[in-house]
This record gives sequence, C-alpha cells and structure tokens, in this order.
Amino acid sequence: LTLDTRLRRALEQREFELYYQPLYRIADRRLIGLEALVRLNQPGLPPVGPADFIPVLEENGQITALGAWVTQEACRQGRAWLDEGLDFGRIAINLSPQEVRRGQTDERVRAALQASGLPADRLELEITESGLMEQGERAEAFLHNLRSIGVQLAIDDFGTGYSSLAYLKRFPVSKLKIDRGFVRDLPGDVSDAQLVQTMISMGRNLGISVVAEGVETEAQLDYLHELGCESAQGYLFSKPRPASEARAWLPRLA
Ligand code: G
Ligand code: G
Ligand code: MN
Ligand code: NA
Repeated sequence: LTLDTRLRRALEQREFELYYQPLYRIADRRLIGLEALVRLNQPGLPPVGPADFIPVLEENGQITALGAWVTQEACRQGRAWLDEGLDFGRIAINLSPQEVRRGQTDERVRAALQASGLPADRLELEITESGLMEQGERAEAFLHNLRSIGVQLAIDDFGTGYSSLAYLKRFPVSKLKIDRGFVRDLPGDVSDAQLVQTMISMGRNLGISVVAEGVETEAQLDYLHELGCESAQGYLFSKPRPASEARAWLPRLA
C-alpha cells in the first residue's frame, strides 16, 4: 500500500484522529490552550506521522481536504467540551502554507465555526513565518478578516524562518511560539539563552504573548520563567494525547 493510497483511504473513511497537547502559563501552571495535532489511525499498517504525510498531501493537493476535516473536528470537539462545562482556553490548529495558497481558508474556518457553534475567540491558527512570508498578499486579507471576528493567529516555529520581522506589523499576530530548537539546550547554551531572551522581550514590547515549545525539563521551565517567558508547551507537561485523555486536563468553566 503506497502512502498516497493510504492517505486517500484515510480521507474517505475518516481514519485521521486529532491528538491534543496542552499549553500552560508558567507562573501558575494554569492551562491556557491545546494544540491539535493530526494522527493517522490505521491499525495494522505501519505508523506514519504528520511530518511524513503532510508533505505528500501538500504535493497531491489533498491538504485542503485534510485541513477542512481538522478545522471541523477541532471546532466540534471544542464545542463539545464547552457543553460539558469544561474549559480548554483556546484550541490551536496548524495551517500548512499550501492550504493557505490554495485558498478558501477564510470560508472554511468561518463555516466550521458556524456549524459547530464554537465561539471564534476559542480558535487559534498556527502558521510558520515562512508560510506567512510565502503567502503574504493572500494571507493578509483573510487573516485580518478572521481576526476581526476573534480568531487568533500564532506564529509557529518562531525564529526558524527566513523572514523580515515587518510581518509582525503587517499581520494580526497574537502569539509567538519559540521553536523548540532554541529551548533544547537551555539553560546551558549562552547564545540560545540570548536569542530566547530577545524573542521574549520583542513579544512583550509588541504586546504579543510568547510560548516556549519543546520544554522537557524543570530546569528549562525555571530558566524560561526567569527570562520572563509567559507560557510553555512540551513533554514536561504532556505529549500530544487523544481527546479522551486530554479531557482530564480541563478545569471546569468558571
Ligand atoms: O505532531 P508532530 O510532532 O508529529 O507534528 C509534526 C509536524 O506536523 C509539525 O510541524 C506539525 O505542525 C505538523 N502538523 C501536525 N498536525 C497538523 C495539521 O493538522 N495540519 C498541518 N498542516 N500540519 C500539522
Ligand atoms: O511544528 P509544530 O510546533 O506544530 O510541531 C509540534 C510537534 O512537536 C508535536 O507534534 C510534538 O510531537 C512535537 N513536540 C511537542 N513537544 C515536544 C517536546 O517537548 N519535545 C520534542 N522533542 N518534541 C515535541
Ligand atoms: Mn504547531
Ligand atoms: Na512549532
């Protein structure tokens, strides 16, 4: 079975599943959000992760079909948790630049919000800075449109793309997610510490919240707190888990 064939079957038969990874505010370890990460659930076949299958879908054009499903499913799950009286903060979904390029993201997101009844300010879109730069013109209008109804925009893998920081002015960015490559060697690595500190103060000066990704140790978390980083995500808290397990992290709605 080729990967291409497996993916076609998975889209037809709904064999994808969303896992969730929690984001916490460092100061009080309060849950502030969940990142939805897609998994391929085809028992009996060799496991394959999104890093391998997303590029195939980008290549064959089916990334928009996956993106539509991810958006609908995240919105449906979010609404279901709210209806149970559970608070997840925001749900973030990842947008591939190819999805943005092929268009209709705006309509797709609006339709999913409307169909599910999830409030728009409970949804966040993650896009890499390279993705934003690549899709500049096209993305600018629809991201401002979505922002105007409350949808948040996070820059994923911040610090790794070739980009001019001017996009921070041009796009309605609400969150910077510091790439885990800068976090891995903290607290020991002096230049990573400098870079992370610079990203944190940039975020603060621009009124954009900052999350450190890939936090695996208490030592990294303590150091990030010292540097003034607001929130964190990583294996220290949890790996991405299925919705049934993520449910246990959610406090009651206030
Ligand atoms: O979850 P994991 O570490 O295996 O993710 C690997 C990569 O796949 C990450 O870059 C992540 O952003 C991407 N990814 C995970 N889920 C989705 C998704 O639903 N849509 C898109 N476009 N990318 C995703
Ligand atoms: O590119 P993006 O940030 O969307 O990638 C998310 C992926 O990063 C998740 O699928 C998850 O598997 C991976 N990830 C999340 N936390 C950690 C971590 O603490 N350490 C490592 N090595 N990978 C992580
Ligand atoms: Mn992400
Ligand atoms: Na990231």
